[in-house]
Amino acid sequence: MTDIKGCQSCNSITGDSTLDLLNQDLAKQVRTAYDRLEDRGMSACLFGSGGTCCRICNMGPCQIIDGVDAMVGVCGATADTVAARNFARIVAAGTAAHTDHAREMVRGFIATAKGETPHEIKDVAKLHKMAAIFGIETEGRDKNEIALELGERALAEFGQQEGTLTMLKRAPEKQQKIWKEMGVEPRGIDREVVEMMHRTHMGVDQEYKNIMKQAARTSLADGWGSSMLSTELTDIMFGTPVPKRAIVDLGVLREDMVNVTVHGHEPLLAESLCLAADDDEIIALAKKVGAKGVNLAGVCCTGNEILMRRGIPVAGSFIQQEMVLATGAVEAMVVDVQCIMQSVAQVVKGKHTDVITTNYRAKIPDAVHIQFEEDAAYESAKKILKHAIANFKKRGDFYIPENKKLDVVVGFSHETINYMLGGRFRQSYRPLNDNIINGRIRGVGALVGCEHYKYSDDVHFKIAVELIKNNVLVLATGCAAQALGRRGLLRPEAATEYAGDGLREVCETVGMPPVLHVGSCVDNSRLLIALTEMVNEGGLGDDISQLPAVGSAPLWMSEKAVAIGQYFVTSGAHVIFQDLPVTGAKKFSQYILEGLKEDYGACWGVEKDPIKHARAMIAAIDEKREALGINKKQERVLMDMQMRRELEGKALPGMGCGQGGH
Ligand code: SF4
Ligand code: MSK
Repeated sequence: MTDIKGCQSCNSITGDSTLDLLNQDLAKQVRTAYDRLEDRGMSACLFGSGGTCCRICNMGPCQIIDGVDAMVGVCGATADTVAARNFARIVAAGTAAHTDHAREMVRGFIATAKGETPHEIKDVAKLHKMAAIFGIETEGRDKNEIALELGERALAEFGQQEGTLTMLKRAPEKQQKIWKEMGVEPRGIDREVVEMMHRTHMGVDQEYKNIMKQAARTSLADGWGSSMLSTELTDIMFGTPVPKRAIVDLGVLREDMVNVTVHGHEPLLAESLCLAADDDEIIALAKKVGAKGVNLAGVCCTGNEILMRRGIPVAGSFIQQEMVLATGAVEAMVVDVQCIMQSVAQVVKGKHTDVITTNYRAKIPDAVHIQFEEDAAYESAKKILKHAIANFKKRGDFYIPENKKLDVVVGFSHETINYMLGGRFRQSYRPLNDNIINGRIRGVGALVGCEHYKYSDDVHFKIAVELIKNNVLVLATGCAAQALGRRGLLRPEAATEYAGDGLREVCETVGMPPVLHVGSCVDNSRLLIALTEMVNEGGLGDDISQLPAVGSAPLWMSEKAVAIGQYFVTSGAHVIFQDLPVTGAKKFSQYILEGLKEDYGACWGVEKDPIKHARAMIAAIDEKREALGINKKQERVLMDMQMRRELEGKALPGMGCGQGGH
């Protein structure tokens, strides 16, 4: 067994609390992904990391060397074909993950509309907005009746075979035109995933550009289809997030309470647990075993979901999931789907903790399974909590780091950004666009996606600081957002500490952090709407590809991140990752890294070094500013109300920040 302090991780493990925990004897006994990475002791396979290992038929596996005639596949497949197929399959798998998550949310939404869950339709304004997009009559109808029709229409989008997805029409008109011309408008969500898998089967699509066309279509079925449906219907059901203070830290575990961590992605389970934790019977049972109650804490993106909507603290992100258990203070880690390492069930061996799987789709050897029944959600949640409570008295040695509990401000839906920047009486993206035009804000950088054990955990922090120092407003989601929270960038004070003059002025005026936590990985669809709002507001071009905005997942791990990256690229936003499995195929990688720009106005980029990564993002923003003719410092013009009325609807160069009605 490796002493974790002796491995490469000691320089890169995240946050003071984790370091504090790692110095404790009980944590030294735990084998983590860092240890396993070190134990494996071998570098990644060059064919795998270059995208040119093919194992889609049993004549292989074939390792292809680009340009070497003798090293094509047994079937004759070239490096470009194989790398494109592999890449497209990653997009399909990521889309499938978001889609299966979204389908469950839509089914839960329908059950809620029928009164079959403990939840209710909370955001009626958003319900009506979505109903309008789907052409559903709202006049004189009960909210549950509207919700039921919306849910059924949404569910039909998954299995739809012809036509186009309804929410594509939310995109800027020019984007829609590009997709139509390219022939990549998704017809139905499931259909695109299935067709992608078919076309990458042995002996089907063998032309890398054509393969990527279907990958683009599949990615749109994710971003503007399943992910967007999931986010919007989840908001309607559980409430659209609004800014709130919360804590992201291992130290949120409580000595005097039954600690239950919720790990995974689908908020139906977590929301039900939140309700059940306040149930009188549950509180009484907890007291009976000597605890004050049940303390729920999030891990990974389920953490983001309940953090955004309820302010429930996050104990840890993806790379901390084993550390959360290493505390010995968790009675149960309740998991559903995605990003749960098989090792968690091993970490708890010999401890009182149970890993509880709750979904028939995701079982783990050595875990306890308690099926979460959606049609008996409250009772299922109580059953899970009762199991956790029974473990409390068995708690042995434990250690909860106490040295640092960092406050964060979270809950920036695209509606909130509208409200914060536009003001109570005139919600609008106008002030954001104006501040971009006048140069106070250089542009928008999205830092999204996962964390990765191979790299130092301060990569997100370094990139974000470089961006905000250069007046780039950062929007963050997923585990990246949690990493930035742990490093203190989700506090309004971070603007004063790190931001450049222009961004600092805007943040201080509005009282917002320079890095806005926008949600879970499925919530990247919020960013698509935010970008669309910026286009629609005017003054920054007429499609997403003209905006000074760029995306990045600098520590991507999951296939979902590639699906997200691809839907941003297909939607016109340049995206940079730390690496992509395309380097073994010259023409294909050139297409991904340059050629896609001709088709969609945006392409992929790769850069490992965090500072160079940030500078590449800034360069992409500056290129757009240059093309828009706004890349020069403009004089600040303070507007009075008369001037503002006259210029209403036009770009307002030099407008002072915070003049949007605060
Ligand atoms: Fe090899 Fe072709 Fe089969 Fe792939 S499809 S494993 S390249 S023979
Ligand atoms: S959980 S997909 S590690 S963001 Fe969404 Fe985190 Fe990436 Fe999983």
